[in-house]
Amino acid sequence: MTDDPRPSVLCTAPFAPDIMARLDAAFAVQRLADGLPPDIAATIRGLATNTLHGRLGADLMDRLPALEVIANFGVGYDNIDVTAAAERGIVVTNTPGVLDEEVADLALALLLATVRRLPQAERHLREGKWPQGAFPLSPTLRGRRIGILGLGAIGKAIARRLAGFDVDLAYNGRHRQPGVDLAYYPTAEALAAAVDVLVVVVPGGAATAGMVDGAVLSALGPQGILVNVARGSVVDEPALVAALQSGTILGAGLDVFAHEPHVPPALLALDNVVLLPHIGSASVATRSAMGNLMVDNLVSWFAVGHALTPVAETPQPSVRIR
Ligand code: 8YV
Repeated sequence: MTDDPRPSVLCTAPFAPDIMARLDAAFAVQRLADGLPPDIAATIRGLATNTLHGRLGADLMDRLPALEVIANFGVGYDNIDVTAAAERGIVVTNTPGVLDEEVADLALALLLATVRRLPQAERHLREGKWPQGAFPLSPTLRGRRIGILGLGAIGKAIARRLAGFDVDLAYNGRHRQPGVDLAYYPTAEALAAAVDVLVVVVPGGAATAGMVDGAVLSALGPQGILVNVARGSVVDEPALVAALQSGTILGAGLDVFAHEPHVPPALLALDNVVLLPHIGSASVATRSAMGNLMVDNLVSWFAVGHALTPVAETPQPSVRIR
């Protein structure tokens, strides 16, 4: 047991030193890596976690009977069983609004890198091949129609940027959005058939698992480029590998993978892909803003019983009930 009167908060893995310092200053911090004896588990009232720390399900929640709030470092929270949290009256928070522009920047960079084959061109230079011959001509973004799969905050930030690129835009989402002046297609496959670039920005989770499957890739077609900055789970990865190998689509720019940090060797072996290690939000400034919002949520919850950015599935009580 601990005599510390401050709320006990469990970290599922370490965060950056400045974020850990804020957590340590405000809470009695426990680390999952140190093990979780039942007497400590019984004291835990808050949890700080990260998409990349693995799945957080009912089993862990049941080992933490005093748990009130789970603060996620990341806007996506498909790592957390929010149904189990809601059933237990646990509020889950995420980090919306602080990373949209950063991820949109990365999506544009990845799109251009993929179409114009920038990493391949740089390898040509670094490997000393330029004196032997110019780098082969690349495909172009000119004349392309771009489909955004998931027009949320990040999708809209991507659309705003693409408006300056003189390309046609279209989107798919659960519903046509009022006030959005882009062509709407009711399914991922219909969108893919209408465009030759598909940018994936839907949230991960059961509703979108495998949404970009072999049929969607076939619809995208032989000039098609897939860009995924969302979750690896949204794309049927073996079907994508097959489509890239067979020329069913032209290429892919991927920042996310089905089993991170592991990337299928078949993808690594391909020349028509640009592969990044899930760095969409990974600038010093944006990761700091995400970490601070995660801590702010915990601080606010324990100070005034109100989290700043709870997710829709776990609405918080208007008056604190515990
Ligand atoms: C992070 C993300 O890489 O916000 C998200 O949903 O995927 C990224 O910003 C993730 O939170 C793990 O650090």
